[in-house]
Amino acid sequence: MTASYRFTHAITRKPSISITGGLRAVDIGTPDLAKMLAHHADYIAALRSTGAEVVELEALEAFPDSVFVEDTALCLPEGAIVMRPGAPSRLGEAAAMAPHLRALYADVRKISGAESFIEGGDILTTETEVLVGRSARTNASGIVELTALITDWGHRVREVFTPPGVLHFKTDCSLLDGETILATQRLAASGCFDGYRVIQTAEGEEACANTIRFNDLVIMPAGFPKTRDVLGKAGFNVREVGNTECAKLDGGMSCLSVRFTPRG
Ligand code: CIR
Repeated sequence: MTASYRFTHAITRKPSISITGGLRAVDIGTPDLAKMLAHHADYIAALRSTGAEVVELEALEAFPDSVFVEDTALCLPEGAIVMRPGAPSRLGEAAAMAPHLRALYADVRKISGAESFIEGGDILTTETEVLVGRSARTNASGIVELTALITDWGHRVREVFTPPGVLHFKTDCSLLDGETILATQRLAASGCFDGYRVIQTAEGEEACANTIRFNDLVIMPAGFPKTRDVLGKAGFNVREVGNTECAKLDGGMSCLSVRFTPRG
C-alpha cells in the first residue's frame, strides 16, 4: 500500500449559492451554480468509483469559497491538522471542518498562532516529505507551526516557494505516484522537484497542473487534451471532470476534497 496516493476516505462540501461571490484573482465571469453542481457530482462519482468512502458536507452559505475544502485541513495517516487560511474571508471555514475531522481521527491538532497562516492548497504530501509552498496565503510562521505539529508523527517538512502570482503551490503541481510529479514548466524550473520524476504540463495547458492521483485514477480537469494524452501514454488511468466553473475562482481538482486514510 503506497500511502501518498492510496486513500480510504475523502471529505467534500457542496457548493453554496454564495459561490458567485467567491474569491478570484481576475474576474473572468460569474460561476454558474447549476453547472458547478453537475461537475461536483461527477467529481464525487469519480472518487467513489475507486472504492473510497466520501463524506459530503452541507453547503456553508456564510463562506462563499467553502467548496474548496482542501484549504481547511491537512490529513495524514496519524492525525489531522486544522489549517489557518490566509484569506480572512476563509478563516471560519477551518473551524467548521474541525468537528468532521474529530469524527474520523483520534488526534486532531490545529494551527493557532495569530500570525500563522497556512492553506492546504500549498501542501503537497509525497512518499517521503511534506512540501509546503510559501505564498500570499501561507507564511513562514504557518510553516514553522505545521512542522512542529507533525514532526512527532515522523513527517519531514520542506519549505518551498509558490511562484509569484500563482495562488497555491498545488495550483502548479500534483503528485502522480510515489516518485512522479505533474508540474508546470515555471514551477519545475525552480528545482523544487529535484530527485523526483517530473512530467510537465503541455504548453498552454498550465491550468491542468492541479490534478489529483486518487487510488487508481488520475482525476484531471477536462479540456487539456495534450497533457491528458501524455499522462495516458505514461500509463496513468486518467478521468476528466469538468472544471470550468471552479476555474473562474482559481479552483481545480485538489481543492475540492480532503483525501486521507486514518490509521488504526
Ligand atoms: C480562493 O481564492 O481561496 C478560492 N477562490 C480558490 C481556492 C482554491 N483552493 C486550492 O487551490 N486548494
